[in-house]
Amino acid sequence: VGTGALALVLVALMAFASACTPRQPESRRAAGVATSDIALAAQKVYVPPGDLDPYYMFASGGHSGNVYVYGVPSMRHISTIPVFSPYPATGYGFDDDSKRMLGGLNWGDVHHPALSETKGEYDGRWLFVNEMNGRIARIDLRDFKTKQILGPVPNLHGNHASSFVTPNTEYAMMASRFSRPVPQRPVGVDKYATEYKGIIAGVKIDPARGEMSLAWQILMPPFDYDLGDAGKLVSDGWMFFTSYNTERATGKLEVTASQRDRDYIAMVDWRAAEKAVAEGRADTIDGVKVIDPNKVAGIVYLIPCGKSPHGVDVSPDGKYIVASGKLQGVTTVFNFEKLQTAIRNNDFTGDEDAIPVLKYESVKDAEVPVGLGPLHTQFGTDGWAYTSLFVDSAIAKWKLGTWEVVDKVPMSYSIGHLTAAEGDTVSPDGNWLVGLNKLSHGRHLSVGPSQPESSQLVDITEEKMKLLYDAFTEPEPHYAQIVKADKIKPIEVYPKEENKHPLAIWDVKDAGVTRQGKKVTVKMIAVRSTLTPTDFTVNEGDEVTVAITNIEQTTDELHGFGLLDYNINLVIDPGETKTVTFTARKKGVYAYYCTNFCSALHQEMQGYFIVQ
Ligand code: CUK
Ligand code: CUA
Repeated sequence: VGTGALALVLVALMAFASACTPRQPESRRAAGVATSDIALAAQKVYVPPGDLDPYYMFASGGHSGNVYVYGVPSMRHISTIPVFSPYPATGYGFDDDSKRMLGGLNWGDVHHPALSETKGEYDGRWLFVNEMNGRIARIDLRDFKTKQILGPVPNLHGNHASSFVTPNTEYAMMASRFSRPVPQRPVGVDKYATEYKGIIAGVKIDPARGEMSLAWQILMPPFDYDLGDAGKLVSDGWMFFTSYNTERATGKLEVTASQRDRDYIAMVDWRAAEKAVAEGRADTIDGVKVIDPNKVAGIVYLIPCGKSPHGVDVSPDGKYIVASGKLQGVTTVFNFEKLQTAIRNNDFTGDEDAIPVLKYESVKDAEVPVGLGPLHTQFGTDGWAYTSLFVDSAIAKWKLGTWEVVDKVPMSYSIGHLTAAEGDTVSPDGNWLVGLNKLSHGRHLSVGPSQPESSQLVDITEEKMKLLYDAFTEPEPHYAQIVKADKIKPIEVYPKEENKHPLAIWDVKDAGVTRQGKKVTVKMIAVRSTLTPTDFTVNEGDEVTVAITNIEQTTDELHGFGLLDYNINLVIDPGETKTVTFTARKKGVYAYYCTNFCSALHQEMQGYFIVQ
């Protein structure tokens, strides 16, 4: 059965590949699409000059390490937030603070942005994003900047099922896609089934400041934990994680990890985990409190689920847990009430490393025949659910409760995630849906072998879904979230009175050089159109710290500090102070200049760094 389903997927994929051979740019408007429909679509997505989109979309940038910000419905890419990779455009990864935050890792693989929530609604305060090197970051939506990177955390390897937050942002989640020996040590893969371990983790979030800290981990069987979601309303207090390779196989996983008909969803009672740690029932491994289900019961249970599930999504009312079996033609819906009853009645069929396995028939509500290769589900109003179908390259619309599949819309091509307006909250808006596709071949002017991925905007206000617009993005989009624009209140300058930087100065007469032995500190002011001091001299081998304060309090008045031949590039926002520390290794004269066009005399904003 396993290889049968796999063959089916491969055949479907091959069929897809031959269907999209390159074409020349020309109108490839589908036959039968009337001009009036196109005009209507254009009107719906068009945001005229001077108007603003009603929604922000925050999209993961995959292994670019960035987050991309869009306006919806215009689908205009309006900003890039660098998180795990240096980004010269904003000087990220060049100044002392952001360099320290990156910790010497110059890339990250971002998958799942999660907006902070209050009572299950996006509250517009922070955006959390995970990345595969065991890290999670917090972006402050007050200034759209990365403020904290936690990790790489010990024990947990390949943080994919992350960063989903609980309904009051008590926790963000982490889980290992790749199991390895815990504690970390060299052990051959022949001992995979017994010596390698998976890890599920809770990242505690400070409710006032958003500061993240690793609270606890749970030692899990060596499955590959894939996606997650937090319970809400009736299921608040639980976290759900899909897993594949419950075969505990190694080697060619595309075959060896697709043997079983069912894999599992792990459900974690996070309040019970919290309590177990508080009561001292956790072990300490590599400095982390780790709960071992062999010693502590009642924290985690396993739900059998259709072969190799990918996404798991909790419905807005919290009653249904929807899991997609990517090698199947159905999406499986579990009923939270039935899950609770089964746990209460010890309705188990066995265990995996002391974790009870629930009985499929007792907890399943429906297998919904959505189509081939279901991956992820989003929600609208009135119990409408939307599931992405990778193999069919389409979105299926179906109803919670009646399980009827009522509509499908094709995607170009091979949709991964999809995201609905306010889609992960307890009250989705039910108007916009964006398909985040893995390919786009033939949908845009050709740009060579590295084709952009496509995002497609779908109108879901009516009975039939309507594809309205193709937008493109940098590789590699995974998940995105769409939030009402009026929930986010960004500042445009850093108020002077908030700047507590010890090296900040506000008057040009305080600018200049001070020396302590071989340490040199340069306090610099950036304001239209001079960098003061306009020159400074140090000795070869000195450790130089340049601290630049942009004393502007005017919107958009950014200044840059590019120091040639020294790989130094800062951008300082109005009211901000940034520092860069380096060794004056090369003798000679080097120019520095403002990199951000700031006034008619921007080109005059320059100076000299002399190393003698
Ligand atoms: S994953 Cu990419 S399509 Cu990393 Cu959320 Cu499903
Ligand atoms: Cu300051 Cu250009």
